[in-house]
Amino acid sequence: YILKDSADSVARAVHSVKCIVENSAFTVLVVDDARSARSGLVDLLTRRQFKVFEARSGSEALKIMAVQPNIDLIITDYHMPDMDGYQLIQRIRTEKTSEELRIVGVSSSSDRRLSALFLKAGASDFIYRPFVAEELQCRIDNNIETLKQLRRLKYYAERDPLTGLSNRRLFFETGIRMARENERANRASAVAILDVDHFKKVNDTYGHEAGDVVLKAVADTLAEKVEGTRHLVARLGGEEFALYLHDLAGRAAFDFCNGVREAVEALVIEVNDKMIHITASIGVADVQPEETFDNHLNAADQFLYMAKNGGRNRVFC
Ligand code: GH3
Ligand code: MG
Ligand code: MG
Ligand code: MG
Repeated sequence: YILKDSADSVARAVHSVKCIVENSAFTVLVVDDARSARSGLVDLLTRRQFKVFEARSGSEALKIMAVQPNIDLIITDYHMPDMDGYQLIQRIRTEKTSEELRIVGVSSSSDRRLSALFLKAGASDFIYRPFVAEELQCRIDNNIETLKQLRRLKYYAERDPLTGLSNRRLFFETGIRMARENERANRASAVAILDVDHFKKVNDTYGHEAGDVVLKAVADTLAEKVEGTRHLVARLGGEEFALYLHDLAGRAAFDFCNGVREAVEALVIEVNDKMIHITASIGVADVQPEETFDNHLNAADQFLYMAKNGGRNRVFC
């Protein structure tokens, strides 16, 4: 028994150390006008290795958030001058969902309806003072755990599992936002679709698994080509990939895509001692203001069709 107990406690200690190490990746903002209340919370959080910011009021909290966009958790008091905790949460929730940011309300108010009020306004949790430190700790841990899980789900919902690239969903979401931003800035951009030539033959000759390796190699090549730029790359499905060229159009977009085409052509993919060579065709269309993102892709797809008809291994725009 003694042995088992000590093994358990070692396991627990290891687990808690692991949690604390992971905590350093999370940022917490403590909002309270009372200095002692604030420093109590800050101490507790710093001991658990969180990165911590402090604000003395709601408006100060908003100012900090404006320059620190990566805050994961806010612990806010209710009674504060200028803006109370309830108003602060309402303000924050117009911009940040509970999937992006967790909020825990804390108050020494005797009004028992306060927790419901906070939760309705978008708080993720609420605790009355005086509280037992361990309870607050548990609630913080639960909220961080929820945040991690939500982020993991979001990550996998937006990723192509084979290549690790963005999937169609994330490509559209980010692309639409970026196209709007470019339109406002009067910046020309372009959309491209790349399709591997005769890919069915790769599968037929070398097997489906080798086909998968080829797709990963193409994905890596595309990722390398956009590295350090704001261009987007995604796997649309099958052997089709898409690019959104953030600040390139016309001749410059064509040249960029031709570079991509050459890089794909230069690939030597070794699978089971076989050297596989492939080529790809690309259609590129300049983004037309007022058109939908769907239409940009359709235009690129039509150019891709022409590139295929024109003999493959070429860029058409
Ligand atoms: P084209 O030059 O006209 O594009 O010819 P193609 O053979 O590349 O085009 P086709 O659309 O006829 O074939 C695409 C093939 O891609 C068929 C499908 O089995 C294969 N494919 C789609 N998704 C995957 C995948 O995830 N892995 C593998 N290995 N093959 C895939
Ligand atoms: Mg107060
Ligand atoms: Mg295809
Ligand atoms: Mg193809």
